[in-house]
Amino acid sequence: MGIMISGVWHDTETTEVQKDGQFIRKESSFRNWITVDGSPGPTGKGGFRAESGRYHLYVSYACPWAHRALIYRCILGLQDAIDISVVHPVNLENGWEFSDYPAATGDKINSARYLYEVYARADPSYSGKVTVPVLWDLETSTIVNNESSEVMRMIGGAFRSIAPNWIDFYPEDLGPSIDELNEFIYVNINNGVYRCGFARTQDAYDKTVTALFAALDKLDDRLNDSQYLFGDRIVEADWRLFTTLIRFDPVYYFHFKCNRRPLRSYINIMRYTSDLLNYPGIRGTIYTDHIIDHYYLAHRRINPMGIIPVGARMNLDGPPWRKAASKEEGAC
Ligand SMILES: N[C@@H](CCC(=O)N[C@@H](CS)C(=O)NCC(=O)O)C(=O)O
Repeated sequence: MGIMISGVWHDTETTEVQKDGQFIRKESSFRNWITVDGSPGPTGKGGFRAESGRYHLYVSYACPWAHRALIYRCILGLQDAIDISVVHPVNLENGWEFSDYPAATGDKINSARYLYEVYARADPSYSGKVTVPVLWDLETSTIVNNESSEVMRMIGGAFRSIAPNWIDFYPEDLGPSIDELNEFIYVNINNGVYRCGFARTQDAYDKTVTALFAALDKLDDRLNDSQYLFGDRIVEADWRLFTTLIRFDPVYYFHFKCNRRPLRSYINIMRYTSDLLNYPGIRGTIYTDHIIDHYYLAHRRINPMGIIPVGARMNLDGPPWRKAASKEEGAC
């Protein structure tokens, strides 16, 4: 894993660690929005009108942030409107690359070998991380946005008249409450697991892991009398949480030391996770081999020998994950 400096790839570690050993994630760089009429969105510039066939998603099936975008594309029925290129799951000295691996696709748009070439094409003097997901505009040959929370919100909003199965996952009346819960879940859970795994001091780890499990305890209580986070209606916050939950026992529990208890010991969270897993099309977005190989083989600083713990595969083979591996619903 490296970074780009003035348009050139460098195989050096990112500087996302603070003095006290805390991992602080850097902000994403491309922040334009696709809108219904091409007017500017909340950030960035305008000119990106929602159109079928105009945009392309670069994803990794391993990545929980890219998975958010894939879920929206799949359940809103946008497979024909927004095509995808899928990277090899193990990003090493060249970062994400397009090479052979089951279900990886190669770069269908820019014929790049490495994802950093796509960033350089969008901005020849780009400095920063090279991350997935990337939402690419074929018309202007640039990156519209590489921040998953915004990509999912713009897909869910701007494509409403294009998506055959459009559902409103961000209903206006719940907007502020969804935003508030998203923030709590992002800090303590979505990014909390990474902060546990990438902590460089005992103290930083202790604080983060305590907050992570306090947050899971709280959500388990909330889900005791609520099917989803906001009652019986699935909203954006549920999908944002889901992509972390399905990676928890196979990966975060071992690899990121999030092991006060396994997720499967939370009765309500488990029931909730399987309800979301059973949503039509969702199993087809989960590629367990990409997930396992990415975390255990690419994160060499925290797992230098690339050893996959035996329990990781057992967790993916056991219920409710078993059916996920079979992809019986086909590609999505
Ligand atoms: N804030 C970004 C984070 C994306 C991100 O960090 N993706 C990871 C994969 S899970 C990545 O591409 N990492 C490569 C790197 O950091 O060099 C988002 O939500 O889209």
